[in-house]
Amino acid sequence: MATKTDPKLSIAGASGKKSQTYEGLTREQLIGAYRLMYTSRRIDDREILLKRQQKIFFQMSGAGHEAIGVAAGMALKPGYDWFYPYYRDRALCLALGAKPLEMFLQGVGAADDPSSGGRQMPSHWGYKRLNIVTQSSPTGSQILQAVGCAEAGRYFTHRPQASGIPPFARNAKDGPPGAVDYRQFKDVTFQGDEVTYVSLGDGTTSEGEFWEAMNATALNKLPVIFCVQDNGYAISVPVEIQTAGGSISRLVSGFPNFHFEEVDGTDPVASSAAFQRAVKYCREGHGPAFVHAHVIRPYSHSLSDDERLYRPDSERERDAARDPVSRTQMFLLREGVLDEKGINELERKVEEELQVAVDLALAALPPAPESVLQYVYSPDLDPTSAVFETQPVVAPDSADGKKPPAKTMADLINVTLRDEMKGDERIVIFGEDVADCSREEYLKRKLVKGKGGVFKLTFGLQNEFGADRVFNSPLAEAAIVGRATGMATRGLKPVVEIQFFDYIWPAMMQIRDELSVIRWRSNNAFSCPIVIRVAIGGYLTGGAIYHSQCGESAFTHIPGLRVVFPSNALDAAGLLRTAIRCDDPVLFLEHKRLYRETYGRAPYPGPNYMIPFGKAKVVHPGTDLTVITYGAVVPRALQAAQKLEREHGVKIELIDLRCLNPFDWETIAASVEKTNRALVAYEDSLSWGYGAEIAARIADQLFDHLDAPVRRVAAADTFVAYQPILEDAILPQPNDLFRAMKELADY
Ligand SMILES: Cc1ncc(C[n+]2csc(CCOP(=O)(O)OP(=O)(O)O)c2C)c(N)n1
Ligand SMILES: [Mg+2]
Repeated sequence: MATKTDPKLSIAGASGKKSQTYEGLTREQLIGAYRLMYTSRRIDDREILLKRQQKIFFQMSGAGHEAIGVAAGMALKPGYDWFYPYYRDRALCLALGAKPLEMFLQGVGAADDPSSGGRQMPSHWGYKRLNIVTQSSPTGSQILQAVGCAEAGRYFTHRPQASGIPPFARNAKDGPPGAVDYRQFKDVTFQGDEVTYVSLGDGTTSEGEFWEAMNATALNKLPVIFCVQDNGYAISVPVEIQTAGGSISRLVSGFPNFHFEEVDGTDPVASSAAFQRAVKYCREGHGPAFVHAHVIRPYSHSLSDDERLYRPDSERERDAARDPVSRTQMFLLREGVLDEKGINELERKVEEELQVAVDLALAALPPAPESVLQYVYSPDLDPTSAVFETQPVVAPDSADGKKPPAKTMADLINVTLRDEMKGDERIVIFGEDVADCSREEYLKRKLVKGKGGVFKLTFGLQNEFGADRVFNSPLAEAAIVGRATGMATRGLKPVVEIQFFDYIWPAMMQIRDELSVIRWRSNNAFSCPIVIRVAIGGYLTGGAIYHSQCGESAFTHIPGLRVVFPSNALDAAGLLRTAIRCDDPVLFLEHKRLYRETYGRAPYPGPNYMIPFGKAKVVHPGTDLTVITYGAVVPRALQAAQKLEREHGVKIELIDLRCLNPFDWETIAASVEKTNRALVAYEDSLSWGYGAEIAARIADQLFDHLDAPVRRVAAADTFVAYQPILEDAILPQPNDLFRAMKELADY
């Protein structure tokens, strides 16, 4: 379905009869719309002045985009619908109920800035009470989250009981082990017919994430309105260089299930009509809508840009003739909705209100420098605490004296997911190939057994919990993490899978710039504690470059993200449960080589077994040398340590970190103070790797205790090759570990 309004048409409506409505807008609404548009423009003007006076530090204007923003704001409901706006959406935010003072508070970077507490630039909206979700700067990274947000609304509507908080004592963060999880700190609201709004510029439609989002939305017929505000430029790049054929409407017209609108976004009446139609289509559950609004950009890209360098006066004057603020003012006069006096009075009141707001903002206090680390992680639930420390409960030996069976890491991860899904209906699992079978009738008719992941870690979960809780996603890693982030912002607990670590990189923008930073940048207004399970690592004989690499230090370097890397079945079960129940985003790295290894098998530890984050395990006690490692190097280092003890009587203290961020400094320090020697061993390539941080910390803080240099054993600074001879040469082997241990012990 497509409705088009010729962008060249003048503002709709005709004679000025008092009772007349304009595409459903009353005269009072038109006056209200003008008031919002004028306020928005004048906030931009005030900010520009404040920036020139060096009282604020950045400025992005919404100038030229006011009419479409107000139209959207009037068609949607604050605190009911959900909003992922972009930086030009000042008028939308005002229409939804954001206050000019709140905007100026962000400009000055005040502690009381409700969007970020002084952490983000102005025009990075986030108003929790209005369901305006914290925004960032990367163009387009909000779009996939809007998709996940809409999915969460649908999920809770179908499973309302999932929104409840389990009957633990509220805020029982110091309660007994296992008595608390993230749900206590995550209130859920949903409406059934809610709509999610997301906006972006014309240039941003070139981002891959936009297309991933369009596809996921169309596939699932989600109630999302994509509002492309096309001002013809992305900084200096014009639309014909950006968009093949010059029209995004034409390019997206093939997406099924969408309602399409193309409108003059400088005309509040036509924009309002377009938005009302789009909202109706979405609210009635027909699917998503796409509103392509042609707007102008009269104030250059930002205050750092001078568009006269790439746009001639003639072009800028053509745009100016369509300025939505002056056009709407003329329209109100022409239609007799307001006379000159009425306009003057309205504008004077706005100026007065803005003056009060500016004065208050300039007097507002900045945030305290000591607060910089606040809200990097959840202030409510500490995954290193004793709340997450429980003991395994293993079944007794059977009557004939048989021990309970030893399970692989793969088995225990699968059973932990199953146990947690049983106890928490907010958990959803998705990713590539994770479902048993997308064509459910095959399962129902028992024609197939089901797949459940390329490593079968999610096998049986769709069968048991349903296809709305365990499902395959399109092959799009940014979409997996971005959608999960949007879902978790609403209170779901997505436990998603990235099939191979080597393919995590398309999701890096979502992980680094969104997932990990949402709590901090919103000053704790929003959070998204998801779990990303990732199959990682080599020693596969044939895995080659793209199925074998490590690279964990790229993620431990990211504040806000917990990174876990277990080496055995029991630790995997205990740490995965902590990851799922905790209130922070977790990257859960599962070594492929360890999935079904004989090393580290364990009996099922029961449905409540947890290990706190940041607690290492001493795998082999010793007095002569501390070896700090994790993952698949643990069994290799153990082999080397045992040989060294056997052959040379050297006693190695082997520490398995298990959790890389946070990591257990106390255990490392206590051990090195005892042995006076340290070796850090890891599977990733040597330089700039995880061991560099550990070695530096030891050198810095334990220098007086050292009798030898701190050494590292790691992979060669290259890639993991296919030919097993090469792979062996590249990855650290028991012999390499043995040699390094011996050398250091002898030093
Ligand atoms: C991923 C990313 N790349 C580059 C930038 C720098 N940048 C900020 S805005 C912008 C242009 C955006 O143009 P458009 O989407 O048309 O929105 P407009 O500013 O015109 O409203 C660019 C390149 C960014 N913020 N994010
Ligand atoms: Mg643009």
